[in-house]
Amino acid sequence: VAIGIEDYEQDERSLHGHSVPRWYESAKFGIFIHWGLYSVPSWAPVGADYAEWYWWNYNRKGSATYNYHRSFYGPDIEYDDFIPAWKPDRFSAQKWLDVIDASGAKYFVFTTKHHDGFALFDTQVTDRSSVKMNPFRDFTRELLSLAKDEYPHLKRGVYCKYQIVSLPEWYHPSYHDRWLNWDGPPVNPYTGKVVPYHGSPQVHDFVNEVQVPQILELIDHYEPDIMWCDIGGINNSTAWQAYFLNKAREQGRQVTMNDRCGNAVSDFATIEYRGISHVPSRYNNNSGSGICFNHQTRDDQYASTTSLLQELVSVVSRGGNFLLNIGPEASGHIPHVMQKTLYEMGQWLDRVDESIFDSVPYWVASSDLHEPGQPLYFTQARDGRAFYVFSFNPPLDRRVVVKTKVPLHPNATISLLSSSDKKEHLKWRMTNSDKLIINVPDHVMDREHLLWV
Ligand code: FUL
Repeated sequence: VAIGIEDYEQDERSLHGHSVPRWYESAKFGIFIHWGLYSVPSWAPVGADYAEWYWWNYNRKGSATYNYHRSFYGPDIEYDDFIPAWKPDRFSAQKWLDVIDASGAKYFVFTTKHHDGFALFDTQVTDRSSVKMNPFRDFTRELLSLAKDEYPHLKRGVYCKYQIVSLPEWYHPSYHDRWLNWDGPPVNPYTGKVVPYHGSPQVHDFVNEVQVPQILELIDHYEPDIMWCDIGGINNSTAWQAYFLNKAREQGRQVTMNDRCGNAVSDFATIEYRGISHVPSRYNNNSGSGICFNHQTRDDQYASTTSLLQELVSVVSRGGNFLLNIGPEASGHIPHVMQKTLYEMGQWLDRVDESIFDSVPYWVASSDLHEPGQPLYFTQARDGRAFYVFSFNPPLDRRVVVKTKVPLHPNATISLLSSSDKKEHLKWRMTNSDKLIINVPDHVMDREHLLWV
């Protein structure tokens, strides 16, 4: 234990004293992985529903997924019939980590247990896990241990469904759902028959008998750096939060947690798809429709590399982190369309590394006021010795116009980071009205750029 630093106590006031670690602030880019039992059907109406909500969606009578499940699988097939059917024979922690590493991301977050309650880690709380039922593998261990041993520069995050108040773990007999008007146990939506439950028996206190012990198992046996809870509500999570922070401190590690852990304590906010807030972290999706793999999605419906880089830049310009989601197929294979995008992002990030990683926001994050049709984004070096201008379009009339706060020092040099010749200095001048005009020569204009930095 560090001398002079007191342990965190089990109250929100003490926990609020924790701040986001420097490594997280500098990381800027992470990969979210949605993979689980729902990857077996991997189906949702494109653009409408999340595919990892398959169970919930087919329990909505008359919904597209309700009809699909009945016609494709038949009314007697239960969600848990996907457990013995799951054959993730292409899962390779090595391959996943290679792809994540190549994308330039500095951390990943893996779905250890989603709303369906099927755990992908070794839990003593329930039998409903990939370790005990099928395919008898501890995917969380495979991924996190390999990352710890062979990819020490990647931080390890666990997503864990944590809460019962609003959207609890669906497949538990004590499940209540005010939207589905459901008051467990699980019932087959077509036949009305009660569905056999393979997990822990009926519990009285779901949070304290299931959720908290599982979170503690993750903390104790898997050493995550990021606790990415999902859909928290009001309940007692301060005890495990204090335990998480204190234990990491004893181990000399800095850990962090998001804002969905069941109370107001968090290091960073997680905004679904759009938006920003204090120490923002936004995630977006490279799985087309549905956050897990949705085999309905055509390749041309995935976000392009350029548009994802634009999102990343716009988040980073505000001091945030961009968490990009991928959804491997049930087999464990990461679809080529996702891999290709991640490699391309990695190549670009490698070139412009200094403008993104460990950057801090500039005095203005973005503006399209400089010249119409030429939106620009900004970051600056932590030491303030450089600032970076990102242009989403090729410069109009071979020039970029930037409104600066103060005139640039006459000895300042400007170069194009995204070009292969970073050393080539570009000509620039200041106007009387504090506008910086940068000339972009023809031979640079002709090259292929994803984004101009
Ligand atoms: C949401 C979940 O309901 C989605 O399925 C997904 O996991 C996303 C990251 O969080 O709240």
